Amino acid sequence: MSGEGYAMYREIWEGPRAYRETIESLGSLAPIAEEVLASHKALLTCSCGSSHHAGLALCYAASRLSGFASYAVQASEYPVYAHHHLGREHLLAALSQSGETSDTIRAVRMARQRGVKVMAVTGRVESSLARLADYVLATRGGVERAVPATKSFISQLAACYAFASAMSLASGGVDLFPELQRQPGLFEEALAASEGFAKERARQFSQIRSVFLLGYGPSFIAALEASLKLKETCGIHAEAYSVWEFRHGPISLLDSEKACIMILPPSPSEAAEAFEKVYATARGVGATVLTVSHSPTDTFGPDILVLPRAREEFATAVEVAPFQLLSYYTALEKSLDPDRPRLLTKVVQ
Ligand code: F1P
Repeated sequence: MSGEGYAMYREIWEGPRAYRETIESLGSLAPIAEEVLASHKALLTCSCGSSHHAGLALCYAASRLSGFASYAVQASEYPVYAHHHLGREHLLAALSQSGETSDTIRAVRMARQRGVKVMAVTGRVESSLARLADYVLATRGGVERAVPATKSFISQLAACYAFASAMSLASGGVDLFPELQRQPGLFEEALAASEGFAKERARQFSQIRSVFLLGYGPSFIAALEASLKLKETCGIHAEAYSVWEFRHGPISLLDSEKACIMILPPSPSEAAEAFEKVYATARGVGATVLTVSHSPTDTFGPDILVLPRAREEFATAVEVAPFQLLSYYTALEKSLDPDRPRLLTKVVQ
């Protein structure tokens, strides 16, 4: 099984460079962070697909590191929900690798009519989105040819983590810049740790029709992004839940034909009990269980992939690494073209 000729594979491995270059080229975001803290009360992110997941990562990191109220809405829902309460005290952060996704552009236009300031996070500085924005955080990494977002998602996370770090410092919190600079290296290590795992598991996953991915905090965001990759790239029905929420209904669907992937956060303490309960239930009904963790553990059986330990707020990037590769190799195993998922286009208009 080879496939290095596919763009998706090259772009996954271009992720560490995209991560590093985005952080370096953004430089200090202190002036924007200070202005946002001085003139706004809340941050709302508004995006689609993988970009929505990067928006969630921004919200989790910014609210946790700076205490700034931060919420994420899917751009398609913006007109029927967030628009009704958005005002000048909000900053709208619109994320889009293409800068042309019509749901996102529509939401931004509506918000601007109300005088709301807009921050764009995009890889295309000449795009419609960038032209509409008051601030632009440009992501790096070059053109992405495969439809499933990989390096563009990682570069969006880089920009989000950089901005959340600037918000932390501007609000009197810790200086996370040295920590931030370590992250691209950790992501690269995570890819290296995942390559063999993904290749070995691809055959097994090509037979699986339904997967639940469970996380908590930033690892829940990794679960959301991993489930999108599995759906788009290799046609597996995949659903992501916060591990506590999974116990409120969806757990009823577990059986021996389903797989359950648990993505443990770097410090799972608050959610450890929920992960253990779900693990026991899943094993009890014969479901395939796989665990991804930042440190070795015996609690979840032998099927475990250990990733480098990342800081909690920045952990999504490291945790998503195995699933970019697993989706890719499973697509090859199923004779699918990972670069061109069925019924999907790079820019949804
Ligand atoms: C959003 C998006 C991608 C997805 C696919 C379709 O694009 O949903 O996340 O992988 O390419 O579009 P964008 O707004 O970030 O350009």
